[in-house]
Amino acid sequence: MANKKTALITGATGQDGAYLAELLLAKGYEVHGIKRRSSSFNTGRIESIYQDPHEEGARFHLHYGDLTDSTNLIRIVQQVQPDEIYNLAAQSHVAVSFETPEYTANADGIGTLRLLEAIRILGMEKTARFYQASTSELYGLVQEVPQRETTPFYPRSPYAAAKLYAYWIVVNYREAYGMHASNGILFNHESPLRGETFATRKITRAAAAIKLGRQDKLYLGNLDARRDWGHAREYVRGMWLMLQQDEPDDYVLATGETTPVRTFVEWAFADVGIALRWEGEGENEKGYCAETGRCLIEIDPRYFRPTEVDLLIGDPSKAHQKLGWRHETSPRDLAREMVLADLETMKLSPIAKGA
Ligand code: NDP
Ligand code: GDR
Repeated sequence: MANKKTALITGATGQDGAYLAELLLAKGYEVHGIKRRSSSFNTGRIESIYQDPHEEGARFHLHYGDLTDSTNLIRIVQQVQPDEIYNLAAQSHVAVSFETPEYTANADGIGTLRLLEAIRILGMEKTARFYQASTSELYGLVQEVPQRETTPFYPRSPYAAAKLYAYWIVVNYREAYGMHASNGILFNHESPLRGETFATRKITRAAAAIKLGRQDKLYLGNLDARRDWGHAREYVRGMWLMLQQDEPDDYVLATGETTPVRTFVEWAFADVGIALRWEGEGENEKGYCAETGRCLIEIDPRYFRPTEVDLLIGDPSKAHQKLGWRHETSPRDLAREMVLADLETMKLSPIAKGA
């Protein structure tokens, strides 16, 4: 292929990295991913697209690297000479960022700067296009709904504060050095590949496990927070579209629909045939119980965050108009897809076979 493009993805082993790599490979790209060293395999999500580097014509390559190490970022960017760089790597768990605030700032905030500087040091600021994984967490404490590109930011976690730095350093490098650098301000997006400790996946896995008799109870935190949940596969297409535009810019990707965590719980359990009822109040609160009288979900204060983001609902009109991007999967269908996928996976796992 004569004009084959080369892309570099940081965070290639994550949810979005896996879907994006798949999309770019399908488009004929040469795809390079950065994965960090781990004591156990962390490439489960990209197993289906893995290509043996010894095979002739392999178009998917993995490099060891870390956003906290500028030497290796410079070396990889120099070696790969990417046309497009997608910076998806991050300590992406909001609750964990309260436990590891300095690391989160280093990886999510300064890590973005390191990558931008690598591009500049190598003189590639006019040739390499840059996508930054910015987030609806930037909006934090509600200033305006629905949230759009012009809504003021008010971060509510070390994660969001680190991402705020990353957002602005991307804007600054765009303005200062004429880089084609864009922020995708993505609202929550989920899938069967979602990390197991994020709310949606924790809920869908538990619904499947409880249905199969593998788990007794699920402990959750704040059920009243509302999120705008879309499908990750559709959102990575939006990332790609941003880098195909003549001019760089910042875009919100969202569904425009908001759902309380509580409703997502009810959907997921309904999808495995368990109707839930909230029982008890105050000191006598029991949580969510099934018709059998068995209580399956309890609130555990350890999952509450010191500061919460109560309401997210995005306005994706700019992405509709300028990118022609639209979400397809509703939050309701997303919940069903995730819970059915977890059910299938668990049925096939060794414990199920032996049970
Ligand atoms: P994941 O947590 O699934 O993936 C994060 C990726 O970053 C993983 O590949 C992880 O490696 C890697 N990583 C973590 N720390 C480092 C580091 N120091 N150096 C190199 N790699 C690192 O996140 P998502 O795929 O869901 O999200 C992708 C990006 O988009 C993140 O930046 C996230 O903050 C942001 N975002 C996500 C949204 C969402 O709803 N999913 C919404 C808005 C923004 P490993 O696999 O080894 O853990
Ligand atoms: P979020 O996602 O913080 O929105 O960040 P998460 O799924 O962790 O939380 C969503 C909401 O659910 C509430 N919640 C719980 N959350 C978790 N993880 N575990 C629980 O047990 C639980 N109980 C209730 C939370 O308090 C919160 O209100 C995600 C990440 O992908 C970020 O990287 C990304 O930037 C944003 O989405 C947009």
